[in-house]
Amino acid sequence: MAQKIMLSGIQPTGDLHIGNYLGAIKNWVSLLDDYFGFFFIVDYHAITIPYDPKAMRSRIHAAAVEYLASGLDPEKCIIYVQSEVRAHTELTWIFNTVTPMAELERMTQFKDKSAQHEEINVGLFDYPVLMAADILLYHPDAVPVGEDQVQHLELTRMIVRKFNARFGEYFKEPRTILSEAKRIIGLDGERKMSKSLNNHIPLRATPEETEKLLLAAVTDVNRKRRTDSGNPDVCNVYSLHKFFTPDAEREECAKQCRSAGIGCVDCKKILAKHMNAALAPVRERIAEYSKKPDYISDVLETGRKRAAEISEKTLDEVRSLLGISALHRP
Ligand code: AQP
Repeated sequence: MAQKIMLSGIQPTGDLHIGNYLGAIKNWVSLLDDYFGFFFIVDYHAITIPYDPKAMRSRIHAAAVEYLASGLDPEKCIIYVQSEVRAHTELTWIFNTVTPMAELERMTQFKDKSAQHEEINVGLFDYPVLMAADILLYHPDAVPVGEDQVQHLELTRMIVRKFNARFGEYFKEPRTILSEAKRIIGLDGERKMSKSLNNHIPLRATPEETEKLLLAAVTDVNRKRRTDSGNPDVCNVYSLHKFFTPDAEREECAKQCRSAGIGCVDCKKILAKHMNAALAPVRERIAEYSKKPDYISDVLETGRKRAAEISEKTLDEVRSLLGISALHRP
């Protein structure tokens, strides 16, 4: 039986953070035992919001370093840059013609991002259609993502149904795989941890920076003084403990928090210790891969070639189904 395929990506809009790591990449790495992976750096999506063109190239490179350092093995997956594979934007145009406007208007990420920026461009509105093209070009079985992308994947499946109904059964509906950490809340204790909201802990932060960021994180807002008892069930710092701190120590933190035995600073220092220990190997590999720009370029070029080959074949078949392929002139 042919190996199952999964596909996913992250925008190079800033340093990847522990939300991207726990919610996406860590899951991708564990799924590589069962799936062959297509992982790309989603730069065409990243340009739908204001960005610095001078910084983009190094951000793309940094994202590739972070992918590899997080454990993506180029023997078990391909890694490439979205904009280097032309078929993504071409299939987007075709999908635009089967996607109802009303469906895009419902997208909550579009509404959230529109609220964050003054000028809203068509690219931001069309983002989920580009995402559908990114995915369907490679006929994946599954797409592992965080919770914020679930609605976009529903739209991808809707595009499959619309396309197939009009042009014949061709695409298959990929399933969504959610990680255990499907929505990591940011250090503000309110919103999703995001590169652009400045509420994140970068994967590549030093141990000292990590501790400093955690010390400023919002905890149980009702715990005003060190002597007040706290409620770990409503504390975002405690929810992060669940991904890093051994069970017994974490439960002891909760107990001591409820009885005001420890303060938030103590609790955060314990979390920082375990988070730094867990991320140390990734950070060491980030430092190593950062010294090997030629190797990173080779990995991306190998990925580009393979992705181009597969995606061009899909595009040829799609154009033929649409009746516009030059190869099928009457
Ligand atoms: N906080 C999060 N918790 C769980 N999963 C998350 N993901 C992102 N943030 C969290 C998952 O990471 C993958 C890549 O996301 P992305 O960078 O392409 O887009 P995003 O979701 O918009 O990420 P950011 O950090 O919030 O970026 P900006 O600030 O640029 O918009 C996806 O699988 C996502 O679910």
